[in-house]
Amino acid sequence: MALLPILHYPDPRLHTVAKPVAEVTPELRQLAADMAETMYAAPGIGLAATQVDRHIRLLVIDISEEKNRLHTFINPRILLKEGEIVHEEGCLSVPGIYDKVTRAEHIRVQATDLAGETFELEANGLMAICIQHEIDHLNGKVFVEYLSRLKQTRIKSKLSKQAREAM
Ligand code: K1U
Ligand code: ZN
Repeated sequence: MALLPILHYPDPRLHTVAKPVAEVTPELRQLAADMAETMYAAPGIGLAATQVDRHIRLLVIDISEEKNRLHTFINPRILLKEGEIVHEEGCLSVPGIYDKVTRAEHIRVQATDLAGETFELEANGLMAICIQHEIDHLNGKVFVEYLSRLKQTRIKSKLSKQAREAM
């Protein structure tokens, strides 16, 4: 297993649209395991392949307190969205920034698992929010893009400054 470096906003690679996974291979299973290890170590409750500079439609999520309910979604597709929920979000690619985002409160998602089987999942609340946040990453969208232009500009300059100082 390996910890993978996470891209930080405003890295332009975060805006890449990920390609569908054609086949579940041992290499894909290894990447999913490395992503889970990276997510737990960060720590975070989700991670999309885009964030580790792999532009394929793969994401991992575990919102449990005990960190023992790992979900892996390959080629996830939202089939249904209902209701609205406003929740404070964070992002491992936008460290130290938290803000409120409005998303669907209830979703039904279809995806493939690591055995290559298609499944459907109904999700509410934080799980629904996290799935939508991670699918946004696969579509090249970072949560700060839901915020005002002014906030985006401030966040970009804060993180660019932090990156320069870390060099
Ligand atoms: O995609 C990511 O960058 C992961 C992100 C997921 C997320 C969080 C909150 C709302 C929507 C999506 C994170 O995990 S940020 C860190 C975080 O929320 C957290 C970290 C430790 C314990 C509990 C939460
Ligand atoms: Zn994120």
